[in-house]
Amino acid sequence: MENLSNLDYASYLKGWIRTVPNWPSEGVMFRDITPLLQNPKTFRMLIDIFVHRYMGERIDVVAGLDARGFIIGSVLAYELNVGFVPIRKKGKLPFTTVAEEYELEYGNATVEMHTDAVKPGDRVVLIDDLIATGGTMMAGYKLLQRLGAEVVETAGIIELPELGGGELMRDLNIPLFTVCSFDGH
Ligand code: HSX
Repeated sequence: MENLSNLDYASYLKGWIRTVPNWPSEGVMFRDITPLLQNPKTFRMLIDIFVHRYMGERIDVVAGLDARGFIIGSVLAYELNVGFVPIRKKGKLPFTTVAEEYELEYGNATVEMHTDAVKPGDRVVLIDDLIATGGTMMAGYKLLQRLGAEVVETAGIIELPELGGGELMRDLNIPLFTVCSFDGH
């Protein structure tokens, strides 16, 4: 049996994230969370980090970003005994939506949310797997704000500091929590 006492949980979980060089394109070091999710022990530890962080707060809703934010966000919502709402890529939601466009390295992307997904004053945790430029997370944040919700914190598993999103968000006073970060290689 593994000895998990005195463990730095964040470093341990980081060790279960696989780096795939040159994917999806040359020069990109892709941080793959599938090993972390696949192992029942690390999946539970990961979820528990978020549950412990928010279980004492008054949270009304967990909002997850398409698509990996759905995996952790829905389990977190279930454990906190609150509802889950998806923030989806353009064109996927059937009801009335609000939309937010943001810039990618090449071109633009849009995320959408149902207009009745949150109520004014709802206290929300917004979650995704990774923060790179921060564009996706900030677009989700803006949608929630436009609907009158209060984003208690934005949360992710990984921050990539080289891409500047975390720093930008902190400069804008957007609360952000991540389990670990990866510098360069
Ligand atoms: C990736 O891009 C992740 O799953 C996130 O949803 C997003 C993070 O990139 P960025 O918007 O912070 O640059 O597909």
